[in-house]
Amino acid sequence: MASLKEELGNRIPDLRKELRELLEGGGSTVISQVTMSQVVHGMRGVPGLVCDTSLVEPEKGLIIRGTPISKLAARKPEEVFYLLCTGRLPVARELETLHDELRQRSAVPAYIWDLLFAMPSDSHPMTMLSAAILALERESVFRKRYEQGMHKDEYWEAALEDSLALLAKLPAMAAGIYRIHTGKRTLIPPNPELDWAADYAQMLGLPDPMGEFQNLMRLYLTLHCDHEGGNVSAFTCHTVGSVLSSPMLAVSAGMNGLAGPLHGLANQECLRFVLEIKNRFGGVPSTEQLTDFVWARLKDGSVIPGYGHAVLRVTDPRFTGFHDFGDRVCAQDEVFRIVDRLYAVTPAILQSHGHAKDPWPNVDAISGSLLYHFGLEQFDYYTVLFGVSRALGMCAQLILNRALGTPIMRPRSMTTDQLKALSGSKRRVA
Ligand code: CMX
Repeated sequence: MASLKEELGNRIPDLRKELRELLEGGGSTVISQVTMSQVVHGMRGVPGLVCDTSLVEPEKGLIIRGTPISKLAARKPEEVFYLLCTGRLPVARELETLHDELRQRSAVPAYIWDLLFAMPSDSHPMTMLSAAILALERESVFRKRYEQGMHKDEYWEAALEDSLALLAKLPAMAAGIYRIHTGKRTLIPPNPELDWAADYAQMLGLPDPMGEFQNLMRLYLTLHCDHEGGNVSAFTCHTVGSVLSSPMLAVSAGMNGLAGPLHGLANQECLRFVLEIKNRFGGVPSTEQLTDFVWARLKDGSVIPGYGHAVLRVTDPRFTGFHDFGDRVCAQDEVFRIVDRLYAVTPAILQSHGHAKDPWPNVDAISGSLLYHFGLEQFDYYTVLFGVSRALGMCAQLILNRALGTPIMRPRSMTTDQLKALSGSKRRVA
């Protein structure tokens, strides 16, 4: 039985050795060629960093440490955090130890509440979340120890300490943001008897007579926890962390990336889109009505929210995980039925439209409809839930990168003149 710190401490020497040997044996191995198009188009598909916490396979979806996300859907998010960090799930006693460690660190400093209450009530909840995490940097053990001359072999320990402190406080901070943003102005205290996700659910203060909202929150926080290293939020967090900024600074930066409409904010756009359909048709439209509606939107030049992905080329298994939950808990809910009907018509339309490389739904196509069912109707808040979950992956990646001494990120940029000069040459990737 090991605490997360002990387990990491046991594994890190081997991980360092493995990396050293890999570079000694194959450090000069060429692993890819880069085209001008990739340079211009967001480095799409260019392998540029190592991430062992998870992998997104175009045809399979998210794999966490070798296990498909569909097989982890019944796990609690803190169990998955242990898995992300160490490569194995905790046994019951290890999970209990992790719960204790989170509970001990869960008190939110008063100045965080002062900050959040002082922000204008129409501030976006993601701005509030990012600001709260940023302000929490005052507590950073990593920064304090760095200033005292911490040895680089110990960076991961301080990153772990900051990560636990941040993750422990996130549910209360995020729930507080919901309460403040929705004008409730009273906070619900944590319940130390509950697990991480269930406690977050109860601090939001929504009715939950059957405990299904707590179940949804466990599922939500597990399914969104990580999505390899190259997505905007993970990559941003990684880049900021690489200059030895504290985990709070790095995760806050990652949240700002998550807050963009093509990334984490898409779930708010998705629900807006589904409600627009509901209002326009006075309920669930027929297949023909929905087909015309989707085509009209595409002809306007708008995207279909919740469809497409930069990497995936199949229905996102996280979509399927939520769909199974919805089928069980709210199959007759009108909003859920519209999501379901969209799934029946949209992929074929996108295929025939011929632009999107991936015509299938991503996780954002459905998550909001379930939250809405449980009365969480402020959809500008949805990305905060995503952010609380994604903080698990960001922190796990930070801890491992500090353990492995991952250096400062510094890719080169090119000028357009340099590209023009190269395009005149004959070099082409086959
Ligand atoms: N509806 C209509 N057109 C779409 C589309 C969609 N859902 N998804 C992609 N396309 C279009 C793109 O706009 C692009 O058009 P142009 O060639 O005219 O510029 C073309 O298809 C090719 O794009 P792509 O290579 O398939 O997609 P990208 O990798 O560039 O972008 C994504 C991926 C997710 C941003 C895009 O599919 C999209 O905007 N989807 C809708 C928003 C969304 O659901 N975002 C959530 C993403 C999940 C996450 O990362 O959090």
